[in-house]
Amino acid sequence: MRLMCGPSAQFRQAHNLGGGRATFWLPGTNRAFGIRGDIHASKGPGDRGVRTRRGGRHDGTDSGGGAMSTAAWVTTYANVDSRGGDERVTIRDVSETQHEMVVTFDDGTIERYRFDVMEGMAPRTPRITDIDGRDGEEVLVTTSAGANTMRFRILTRAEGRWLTVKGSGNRVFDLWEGGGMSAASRYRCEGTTLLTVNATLDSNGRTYSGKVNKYKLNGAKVDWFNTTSFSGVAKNDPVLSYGTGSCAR
Ligand SMILES: [Ca+2]
Repeated sequence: MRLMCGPSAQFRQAHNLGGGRATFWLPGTNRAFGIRGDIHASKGPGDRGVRTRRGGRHDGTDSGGGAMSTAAWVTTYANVDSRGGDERVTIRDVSETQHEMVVTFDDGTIERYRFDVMEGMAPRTPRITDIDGRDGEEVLVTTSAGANTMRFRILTRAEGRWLTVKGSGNRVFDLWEGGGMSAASRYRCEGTTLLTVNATLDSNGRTYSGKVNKYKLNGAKVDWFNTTSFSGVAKNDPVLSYGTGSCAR
């Protein structure tokens, strides 16, 4: 994918971007992201490929090998209220450990939701989903991104507020994706059922065994209703497929 940077006057205006900031968009998509500070290197395609010195926070202290690869914000568009046109959904960094989702509606109304993230993580494009099949989307925001595993929080909108989806014991219900070689974590949707898959590599080093949990999303709560086990499945077995698109709006 080719990375474009340039005038993008619409985004610059929309985000009130002044000097010292740059805006990029991804051709053929509705995604854009921005960076702050002075760009001193670019390693090419991809929306995490820009290295920047963060103006204001690390100015002059992170040059050379300490330079951070970071996007200060990412944007996508989605009809989160199922009315009218698409809303602009932006994730921006507030601090090293906190991001904020900013949803801008047609009428200029803005809704915000702040959440804690793994320290130093760059904002990731949110995943727009429809898990419960009802009006309005759920938004998955990334709260950590390790070498091979990502963690997501599910946000749902109710009466103009964004709520964190919780599970049993009123605990935040995270979704995981990845796992590398030794483990496999997935999520997907079958109709209005949310499935999570957690498996570990068997001692033979080739196959995986684990569990599939099934849930229903009711408002801002997921209710578990079923667990099944599997064992000795190959890495390319359908049970271990990502299938995240099945939850997409
Ligand atoms: Ca709308």
